[in-house]
Amino acid sequence: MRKPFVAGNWKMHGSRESISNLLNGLSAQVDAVKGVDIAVCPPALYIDFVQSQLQGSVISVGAQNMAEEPVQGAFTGEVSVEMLKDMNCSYVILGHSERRSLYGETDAQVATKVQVALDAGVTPILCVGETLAERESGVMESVIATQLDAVLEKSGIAAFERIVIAYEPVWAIGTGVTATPEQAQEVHAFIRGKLAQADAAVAEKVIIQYGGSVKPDNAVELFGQPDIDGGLIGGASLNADDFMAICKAAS
Ligand code: G2H
Repeated sequence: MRKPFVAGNWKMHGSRESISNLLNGLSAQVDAVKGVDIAVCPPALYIDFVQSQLQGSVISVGAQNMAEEPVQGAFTGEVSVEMLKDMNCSYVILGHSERRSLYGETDAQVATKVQVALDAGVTPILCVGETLAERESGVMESVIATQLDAVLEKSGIAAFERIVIAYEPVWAIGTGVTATPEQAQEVHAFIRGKLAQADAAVAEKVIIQYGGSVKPDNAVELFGQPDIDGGLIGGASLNADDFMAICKAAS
């Protein structure tokens, strides 16, 4: 069966002091969580600091984004996948809706980044999801299918053996409005079913996280759905007690 995976997306939050406090809180509680893979994704500037604080911990570290270009070069402000590897990052979040909507990342760019991450051996957490307008106008499934197709066409179905998917309805991100467990399950089943059309065995194994205002009080019901394999947690991952409660809910 699939092992649940919970990752904290800290977004653009934190300082050395607040991160130390948060990691101390996580370290004090993480031994009580069994059977769940756990990662934190700090801002790139703090990845090395977090790694040094988490030495020997079961908690993995990921990045929130990376450059499309696979090698070093004249790309001011960018961080390459090789740099993430050099900092022992296990994961990289790609195609988060904030990257897509605020920074104009296209499906094609996200697909390129996914392949670059795979080539380097860093596991992509591929974010997909629809806006409220897309949901209400009935194109939700085609939007998500198009986001997945960009990666399928570039990397093929076998790549999904090494990709984590995060379904994040844009209307639920940071809004306090969570998809109901039934709404989320419906889309997760759609995603798995779409991948199954290409390869049923790969689809059965792929981890599909839910993201969007996950909190300790809604996590158990969300993670209890058959096709929801953990979560990508934003706001609640900045509080050690809340994040650990969410991790326990996935176990
Ligand atoms: C969705 C999620 C984490 P939040 O972006 O990626 O954030 O839990 O704050 O809605």
